[in-house]
Amino acid sequence: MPRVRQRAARPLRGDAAARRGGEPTPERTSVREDGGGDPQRSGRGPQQVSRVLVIHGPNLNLLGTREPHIYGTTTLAEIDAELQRLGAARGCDVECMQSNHEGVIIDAIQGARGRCDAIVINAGAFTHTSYAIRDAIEAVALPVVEVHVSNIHAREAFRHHSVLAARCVGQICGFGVRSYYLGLDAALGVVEGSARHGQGSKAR
Ligand code: DHK
Repeated sequence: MPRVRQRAARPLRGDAAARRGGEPTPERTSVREDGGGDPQRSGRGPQQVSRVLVIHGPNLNLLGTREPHIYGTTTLAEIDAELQRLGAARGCDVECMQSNHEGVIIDAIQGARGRCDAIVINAGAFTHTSYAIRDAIEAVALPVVEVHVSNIHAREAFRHHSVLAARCVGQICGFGVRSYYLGLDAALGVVEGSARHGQGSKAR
C-alpha cells in the first residue's frame, strides 16, 4: 500500500474573505503518494501520476449536519480524506476544494486545465442554474463527472434538471456520499483509458 502524506487542511477562507469584501478563496486540501507526487522521488514514471480535482459547491461545507435525512452524517472532511485515500491507492493525487461562490468554482475549473486529468464536481444548487459553470466545463475540455449525494430526480422538480450534465462524461447521484467515491472511480476509469491510448488530458 502506498503511504500517503496529507497536507493539513487550510482553514475555510472563502466566506471569511467574502465577508471582508476580498476575493473569496476556496478551501483546498490534497494528498500525494510518498515522494510528494514527484515521479522521480516516488519511483513512478511521469505518465503514471494522475491528478483529479474534486469540487464541492455551495452548502456542501455543511455536510454532516445539513439535513442529515437527505445528505447523511458524513462530513466533508471525511469525504475528502476517503477520496484522497482511494486516489492514492490508484496513483492519483486527489485535490479537493469547496466554495459557496460561483466565480471561485469557475476559477478552479479553469485552473485545472493543463494541471489535472479530470474533475469530479458536485456543484450543489449551481447544478440547476449555472450556465457559467457549464461554459467553464466546456472550455477546459477535461473529462468531468457530475455527482450528487441525493437522487436529484426523486426530489423537487427544480432539481431534476442539471444544466451541467450535457457537458459531463456522466452523472452519478443518489448513493449518498458513495456517489463521490463512484464518481472518482468513473473519472479515473476515463483517465486510465485515455492513458492506455496515449491521450493524456493534461496535455490538452
Ligand atoms: C446538493 C445540493 O446542495 C443541492 O442543491 C442539489 C446536491 C443536490 C446533492 O444531492 O449532493 O440539488
